[in-house]
Amino acid sequence: LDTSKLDPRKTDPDAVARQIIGKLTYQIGKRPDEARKYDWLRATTLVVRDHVMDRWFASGDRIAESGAKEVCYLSMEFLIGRLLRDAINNLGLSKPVTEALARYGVQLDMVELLEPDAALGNGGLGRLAACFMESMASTGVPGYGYGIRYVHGFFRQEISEGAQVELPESWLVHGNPWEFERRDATYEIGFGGHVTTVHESGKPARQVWRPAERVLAVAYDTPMVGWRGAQVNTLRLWSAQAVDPILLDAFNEGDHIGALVESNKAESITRVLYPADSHQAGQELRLRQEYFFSSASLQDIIKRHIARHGDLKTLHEKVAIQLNDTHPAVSVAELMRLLVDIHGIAWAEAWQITSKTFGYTNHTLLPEALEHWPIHLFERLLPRQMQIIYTINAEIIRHAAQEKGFNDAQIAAISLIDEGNGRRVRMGQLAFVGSHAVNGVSALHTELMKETVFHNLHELYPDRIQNKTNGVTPRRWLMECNPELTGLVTEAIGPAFLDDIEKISEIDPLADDAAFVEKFAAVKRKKKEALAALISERLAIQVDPNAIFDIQVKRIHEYKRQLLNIIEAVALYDQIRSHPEKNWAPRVKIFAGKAAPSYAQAREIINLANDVARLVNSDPVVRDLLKVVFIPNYNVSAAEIIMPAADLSEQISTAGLEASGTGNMKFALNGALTIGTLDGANVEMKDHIGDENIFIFGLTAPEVAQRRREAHSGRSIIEANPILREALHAISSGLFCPEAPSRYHGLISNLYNNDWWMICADFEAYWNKQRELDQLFAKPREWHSKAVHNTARMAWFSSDRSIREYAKDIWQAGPGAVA
Ligand code: DL6
Repeated sequence: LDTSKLDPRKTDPDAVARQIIGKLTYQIGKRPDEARKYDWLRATTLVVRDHVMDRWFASGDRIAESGAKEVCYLSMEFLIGRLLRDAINNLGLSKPVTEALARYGVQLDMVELLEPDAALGNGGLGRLAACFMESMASTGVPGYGYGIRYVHGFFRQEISEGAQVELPESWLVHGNPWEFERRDATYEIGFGGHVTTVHESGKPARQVWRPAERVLAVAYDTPMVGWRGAQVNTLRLWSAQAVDPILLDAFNEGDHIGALVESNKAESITRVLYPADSHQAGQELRLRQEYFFSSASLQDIIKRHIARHGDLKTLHEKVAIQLNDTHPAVSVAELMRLLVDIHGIAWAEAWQITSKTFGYTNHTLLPEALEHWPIHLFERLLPRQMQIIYTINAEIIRHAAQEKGFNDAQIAAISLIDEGNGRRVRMGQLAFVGSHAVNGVSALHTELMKETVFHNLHELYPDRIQNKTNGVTPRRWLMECNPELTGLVTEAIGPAFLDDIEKISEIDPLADDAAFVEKFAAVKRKKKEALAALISERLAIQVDPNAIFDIQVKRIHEYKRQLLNIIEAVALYDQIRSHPEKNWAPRVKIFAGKAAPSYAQAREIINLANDVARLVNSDPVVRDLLKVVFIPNYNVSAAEIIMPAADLSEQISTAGLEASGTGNMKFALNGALTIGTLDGANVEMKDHIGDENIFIFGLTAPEVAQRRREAHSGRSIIEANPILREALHAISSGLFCPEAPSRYHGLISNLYNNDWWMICADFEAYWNKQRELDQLFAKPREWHSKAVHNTARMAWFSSDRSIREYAKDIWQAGPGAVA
């Protein structure tokens, strides 16, 4: 091999082939004829990574030279999925890499499939962070993502006898060619100990925290490649290590296990992602994780800021820090500690800097998800930060009482300390008061934030809350997952929409063009065939691509109402059997999603979906008219196959409870019609897509709130609706689980007695809307014409638009911002 020809900047297939063989030979130690698929994956990844490097350096240099403001996105979760296809696509290397590998009989598609899915997140919030990282790079916003390098990401789900089983996920076992360990970015993180007041002559008294325990945070960097490689940002993830990897004294005394205790304790901080998205985990380890990554990130931000700009007092002019939910909210107290205790800035000035630097995004109003920590735990682990929180609280309360005339009840509501609940630190309140901007993630959610959880804080700071509706990156969620549709759109309107997704609206008039609609339908058909093949291969269930692919994929939660969908499937099953003569539209109901391991009702819902699937799929009476499928282990890569294959997207949460949703956007962008409630971003989707192209049903958020106040129960509704009654009876009678006939008694009796999630209340409207959709499906031309409108009108839901709004309204960063 002539190594002089390994220039990583050359992108013709010959050069790329030489580069890949170079990696195989010199880094992996294999000849092409000995290489296994994993070797090809590694060699290809290393080559693509080489193509990133110069751009990465150049992006860093540009930011440094221009003195541009940088956005630091702090998130416990980055659900980034696979990176190879994303990088190849964004660098425009698809053709040369495909051709180069083909010379050795290797298919790029097959190799890409071997890349582990980086599942460093639970669901919506983590995937949004990943879309935002890509969009920041694509829109030219200098961005740093900060998070945790979990050794075990989100668990792998298997279904055994209908039930969810959790298995550890080990994405790092084959190494991770994307990351670079940066030992020069290592920081000490303290826990516990005590605080002393130090008096030095001629100086104000200082608080000095002497932690009892220290661990190291070591940085690992991954490049985040923007569209056309124009900018490459950095995702910096922290790994915990012990200061003393082995206690030699203990080892020498023969205590070989004790010698490793410290190192085990330290490493446990970044070992596992907590698998709960919607209730607070509550354990000490979780608070350790939150503080660990917050402190490491802030120390790094400060160090880099001082290196670039010299003066810490300009931090807020040069850095915007976004808190992705309350998980990094302790950062407010930690930044104050670093500014005041370590860098000697006066309290009042430090508070100005802190609150001008932070922004906070809220992602849920569910009370069980709002984080609050017992004071005794907080104080034991973070004594200085607790003092700081008390001081901040005292100032806020004084301001509210003296300047705004707040009464006791209002003060209790805004206090950072919840006095009525065993004394707890409220992280939402802390994030709110420590930020200059607080945002919700859809218009409805933002309004509800003002009316509910942050009602009193909103009164105190009426200009602080603003809306930033979520978005998804069109690179991953259209171009990469649906090259066929991308090709069709390009053929119709040219490639300009690839650089400016707004231009995809130019296909809108083609919804009336029979030839285009037919081609659009053919793409959908192909994607359905691919999903049908996956279902056949993984579950040995045969589904017919002629049927409606009716899909609900997301975390399993009562408010997301998979149960409503399953009950409808059971009702349909009943009705098809009772009225085989009717003209039923064939349907495949597809579910996927994981339940938090400790969430019993969510696990039951998974079990029910699988039990129903087992009976329905083996009943010759319903034949191909109804199939029910639960696809195990839903993750980003599975979503990339599922989203383009949907005819119908289920977005049926109880109104007022889904903050935004982003799956709804991915489906619609790929031409699925939505059946949904007026919840989260569905409301804005309806405005963009048009009432006639989206299928809205059910109670509105104020109606749900009203019913809840009236202590609504499902009983009378069930009694009045024979279709619902029969379906519920079938489930509770054990029809679907003869081996454990009482399995679903609890689930169903809840509906009679309470119906908190409005399943009974919304059933009839949902059923009727589904039948309307049955009829529409019988007119394929009309259906697909609406599907074209969906794709054409979803551009606003690009995360590029979201990021531009954050950049302009919250961060004052990115192109157009004054340096
Ligand atoms: O904002 C991203 C995403 C929303 O689209 C979902 O509606 C919302 O449920 C989700 N929230 C979370 C976890 N919430 N907390 N904490 O993933 O955020």
